[in-house]
Amino acid sequence: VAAALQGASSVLIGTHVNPDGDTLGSALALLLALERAGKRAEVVCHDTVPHNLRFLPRWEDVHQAPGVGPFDVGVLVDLEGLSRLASLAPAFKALPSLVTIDHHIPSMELGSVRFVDKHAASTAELILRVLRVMGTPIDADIATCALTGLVTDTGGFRFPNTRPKHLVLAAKLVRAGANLSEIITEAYEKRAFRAQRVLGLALSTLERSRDGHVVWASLRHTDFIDSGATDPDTDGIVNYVRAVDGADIAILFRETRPNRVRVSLRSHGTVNVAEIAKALGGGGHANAAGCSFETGLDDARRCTLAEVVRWTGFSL
Ligand SMILES: [Mn+2]
Repeated sequence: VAAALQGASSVLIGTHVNPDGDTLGSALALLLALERAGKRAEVVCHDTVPHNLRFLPRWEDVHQAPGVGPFDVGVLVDLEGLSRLASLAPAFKALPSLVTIDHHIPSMELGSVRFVDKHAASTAELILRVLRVMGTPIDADIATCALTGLVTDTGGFRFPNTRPKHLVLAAKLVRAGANLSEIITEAYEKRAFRAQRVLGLALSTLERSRDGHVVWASLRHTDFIDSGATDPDTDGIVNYVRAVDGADIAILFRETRPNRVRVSLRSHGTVNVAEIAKALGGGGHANAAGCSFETGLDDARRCTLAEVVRWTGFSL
């Protein structure tokens, strides 16, 4: 991967829809490193940068469409399939070579050159390993971007994917100039007013299975209209659902528009929601996955809960 990047003169960096701190932090760290190596680079994302990540160095330079090419190499960070690029997929398919840096298992279509480590907690860690091979010095801005990826994909070092090596890495990034307290405050404690309102609407719908193992919340399309929220504002709501005592599986259903429902699944411990999401045409990690439906909310919920019962034996 480092050789492919060093051999390029212009690089287009792709991030996933509904971007999180890892995809954007990884992409911006790479952008800064490539520019410092005298290359032209650009970061694109189908969606705009969420409110709580507008502290990342160079976030204003995340564009919704590629600028003037040509680009020699496309780099896909933190996304396991071209579909996760949404409207940007054709631009990347047209590039002469694609590089994938990821901690999800990618689909077969992705990239001639890949650096994939499913044991990494974040893509940001993998970016840092590439930068080390490239000999890029880690300055405060790169450290801030990388630490944001690591912090957000470990839930602020609270998820079980947090290992001693991540705390050691975080210490190195803080020493390089990243401000951990500021990153956590910005990422978790600066929610837009409309995001807090839609959180309240979601939590007012909480339901659970008779055995208490499955807890879910639902947002109707009208909730988005009433609160003024858009789908990125629902980020993190599923973690409040998962916080219910006794919940092994937490689900958030969002009817983002009529007959379009996005589903986030989270689990504790050994319950593997990636299998459930995959059976429903989606994907993800064992403890965090998602899928979507081109149906109404009630059908999507019925279908998902039936699949949960089938995989887990929990009783609704
Ligand atoms: Mn990630």
